[in-house]
Amino acid sequence: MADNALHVVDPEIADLIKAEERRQADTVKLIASENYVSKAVLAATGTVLTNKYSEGYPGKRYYEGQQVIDQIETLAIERAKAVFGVNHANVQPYSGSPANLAIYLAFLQPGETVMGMGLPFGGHLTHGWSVSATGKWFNPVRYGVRKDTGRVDMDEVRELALRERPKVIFCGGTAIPRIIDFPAFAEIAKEVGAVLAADIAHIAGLVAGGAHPSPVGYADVISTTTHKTLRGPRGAMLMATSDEHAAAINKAVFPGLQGGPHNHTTAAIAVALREAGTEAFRDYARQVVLNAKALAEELISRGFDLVSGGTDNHLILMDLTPKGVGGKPAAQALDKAGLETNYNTVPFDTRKPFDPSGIRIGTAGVTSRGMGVAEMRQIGAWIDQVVSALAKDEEEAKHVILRVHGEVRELTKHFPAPGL
Ligand code: DSN
Repeated sequence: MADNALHVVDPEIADLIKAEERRQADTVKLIASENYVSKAVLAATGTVLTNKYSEGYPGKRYYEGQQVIDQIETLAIERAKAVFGVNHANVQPYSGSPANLAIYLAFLQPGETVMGMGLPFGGHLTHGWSVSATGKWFNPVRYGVRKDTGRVDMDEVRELALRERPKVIFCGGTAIPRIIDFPAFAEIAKEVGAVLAADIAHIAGLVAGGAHPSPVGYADVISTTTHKTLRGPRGAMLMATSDEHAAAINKAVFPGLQGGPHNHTTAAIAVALREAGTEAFRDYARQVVLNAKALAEELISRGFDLVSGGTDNHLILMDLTPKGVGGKPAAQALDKAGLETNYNTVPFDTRKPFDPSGIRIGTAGVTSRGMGVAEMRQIGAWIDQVVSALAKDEEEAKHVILRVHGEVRELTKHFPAPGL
């Protein structure tokens, strides 16, 4: 019915949405921060809830007519608390960056020191990177990874924290293939009197499904998007254990940074959290990691240089320098072959962010389609074939891309994506 209305009112947009649906069905999504939501999550997103303003929180709103919305937001909050084992959850942040900004507003004054992982090492823009407001309006200090291991050196983090005395320490990021050592970060934060913020946007689904250690009991505040491994709509949440931290966060989100929450998103987050609380989701989270490990093994056996030598989670970061190809042309060639990735800086990258040395891949999407270890081996072989051909000769690469594209389309037919 709704689909029909769209076709009548705006066939141009309706056709483009159909085209995107076909594109998503026919490609192998290897973008580490993306996933496919279920039909139930999609259904909640496209509803009349988008018509309603609800500034405030359940039971304390600035607009009337909240009889239903209060129930929806309360359900989302209760489910977040149950899935992650926290005492408080705020489900209103519009996305990951606004969620992280709320942490600044809650715990820092402009000019004060924040410590986070540098962007080229796997951190996020909002962890104090120079081009972000967080790097301009606060005093950022940054840790990285060791050159020899590709992993965070906790002694270095401790030394930096003792020297710089940050008020907030961020752990987590966007291109970290290894387990985040929450207990070690918590010890350092305690030693220097900092608030520890765990940004688990990438791994939230793994944490919910028991496939990655939880920051609960270690981090003072937990920030996450809801649309990556957690497989919900585009949105975010902030969680805390203590009443004091939760009160500061709530005040920062509204009225500090945002107006009315996006109620259709809140409902879809509630649905995703219901799904994330099931045994099937635990199996999914485990399989995401098994798939990433299998894909990493396949790539290593084919001579690829993986940052940190492998993965513990859903994500693989590869330095293509030894293959003689830049990350950007490789990602573009892979996309033409139906393998969707993103080019990415690697630690100690000598190239520019818009033309870096690496590509980042992840297994959240392909695992949602039911693919397993055998398919990961096949995908690893395709990546190798495309990248190796590209390194050799552009003409040969065109033929390889065409062949792989055909094979990818054949494979995707057997693994329908949820929601499509
Ligand atoms: N853009 C997200 C990612 O791709 O990891 C982070 O904000």
